[in-house]
Amino acid sequence: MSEQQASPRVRQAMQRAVRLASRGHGLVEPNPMVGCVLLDENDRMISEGFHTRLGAAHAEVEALRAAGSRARGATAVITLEPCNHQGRTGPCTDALLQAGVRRVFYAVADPFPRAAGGAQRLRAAGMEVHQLRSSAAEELALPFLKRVLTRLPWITVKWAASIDGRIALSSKASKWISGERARRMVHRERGRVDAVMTGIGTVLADDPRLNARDVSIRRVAMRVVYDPLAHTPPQCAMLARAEDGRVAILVLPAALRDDEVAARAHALERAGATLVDLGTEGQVTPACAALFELGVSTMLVEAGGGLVGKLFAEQLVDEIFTFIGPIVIGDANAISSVRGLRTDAMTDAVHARLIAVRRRGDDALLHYRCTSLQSLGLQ
Ligand code: AOF
Ligand code: ZN
Repeated sequence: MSEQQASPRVRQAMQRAVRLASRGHGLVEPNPMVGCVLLDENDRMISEGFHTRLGAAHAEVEALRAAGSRARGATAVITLEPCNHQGRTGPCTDALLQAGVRRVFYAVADPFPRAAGGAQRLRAAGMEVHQLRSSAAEELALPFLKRVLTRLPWITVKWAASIDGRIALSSKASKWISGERARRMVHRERGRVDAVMTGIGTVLADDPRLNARDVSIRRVAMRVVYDPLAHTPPQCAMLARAEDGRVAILVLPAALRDDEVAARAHALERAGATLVDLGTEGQVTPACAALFELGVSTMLVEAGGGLVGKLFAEQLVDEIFTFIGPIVIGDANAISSVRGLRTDAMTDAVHARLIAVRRRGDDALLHYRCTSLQSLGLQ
């Protein structure tokens, strides 16, 4: 019944609210990115607002503030159901009622137990409330929904491949498959996530710093190394610069019973690293759960095919950014972006959906997502 009530202007306002909300990327997490547009009785825009950073006013409050007394009788178009709780800020349900807002359209129901129930509360108070589904708003909310429902970070895997899908020559040489603009985009992303993860192979081969360089930094990412047997050199570039962010080493708990492994692990701790346990079989999921509890809400993975394959096998990959550089390698021994999956039938393959295709210099950027409302059990 409710979707018919939304005029084209209301639908446009929802698109606008999504675009506004996305400005909060890297600033609001673990909170959701949220946008709000207020419309008058003719569905013309009065004001807009979005959640600008963690702990700051919610989107609804920003839009109400900008509208002042014009909010009376207005329609609020919001990407997420208004919160119904006293958290870092007061309940948006109260703010909307006090301002005299007449109607609310929200796109995504809030599953966060403490904040949920806003729509019901507003209806009980006599307001007209509609859910107006929007695929853009659902994509916007997915990282937040995943975190609330699974208590795991939102995981983005990135790789640069040749046209024929290889990330390096058989000699492992990979400089450079993607161009300068694509590499810059990766640094921008590093400055917006809570963690950047790689594998021990990459650490030993490249000694990377894994920090964000020459871009504006919205948050300083922890550097995470999948390193079951603690082979990371304590004098590596990552541990040499504490100001670049914390370093976590994911180790196999059983391996620490070996004196040599334990000695290497302790040397890493003395060099400033935090040790985090993998599962007993080396699974990454328990380590991701532990990282989430340490405050990691988003993680970018820049690793070889082995670790990436492991993450796929454990269904940990939410999103893929792949850059396709304009070269063909054409050698069966050249290195693939993902290894180790068993795909006997097409149905065993990982199925992703294409979100965006962009051009960055001579590279194509393909953005895919694996996680959906459906995979989270929300529809
Ligand atoms: C936001 N921004 O614009 C809306 C949110 O800790 P708090 O008080 O900021 O509350 C966070 C919760 O409020 C969040 O998990 C979500 O359930 C709800 N709505 N949050 O950060 C917003 N509208
Ligand atoms: Zn709120």
